[in-house]
Amino acid sequence: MNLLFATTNAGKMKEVRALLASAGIKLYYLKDMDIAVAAPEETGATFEENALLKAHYYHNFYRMPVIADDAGLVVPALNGEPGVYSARYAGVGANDAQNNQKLLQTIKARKLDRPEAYFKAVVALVTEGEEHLFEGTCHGRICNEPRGGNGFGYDPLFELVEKSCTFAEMDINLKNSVSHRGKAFASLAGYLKKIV
Ligand code: ITT
Repeated sequence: MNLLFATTNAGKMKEVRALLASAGIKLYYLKDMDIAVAAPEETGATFEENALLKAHYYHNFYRMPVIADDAGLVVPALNGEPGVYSARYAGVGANDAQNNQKLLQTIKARKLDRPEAYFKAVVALVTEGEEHLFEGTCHGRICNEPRGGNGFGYDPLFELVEKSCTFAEMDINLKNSVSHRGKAFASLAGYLKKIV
């Protein structure tokens, strides 16, 4: 089965290549496609809506089975911020360092200490006439300063308490074995194995 993973995020691509290695599918990325199309605006109010919106958008354009994920960091003590705005928390076009800095500043301004947080990932699979959702979460804390050089996004600030290290201090296989995206894609892989 040919499957297009509709993402522009190189960090996600690397993780998902490892996660779906044994699922018996040929995985394509947006960069593999001959014709490029502008990314859709992620206007959904939830991860589910955004994942479906992205997957349908690219499926309508390329007419092949598509998966898209929407993921983000949720800090309940900040009323769920950055949530669906994770990629643009410090403004449209913000980079990872700017988003991390904004998160640390917001936490400091609210006088919080290592608040609890979780990552959530929702993967949408859209094929001709069908759509399916798979999700995963991972709970931890936001640490006081960034640690580690691996991963992407908020990884240097997200500490998995039971392992006493941040996602950015883990290698990709360890992160995938415990992460929100790892869990969501494991469910997808289980489903794909049944249908291909
Ligand atoms: P695509 O839409 O092209 O897939 P994106 O980076 O815009 O790429 P999202 O809309 O899903 O992806 O935004 C997710 C943001 O949440 C991402 O940019 C990171 O800042 C953060 N994020 C998601 N998963 C993460 C992870 O595993 N580790 C660290 N940060 C993560």
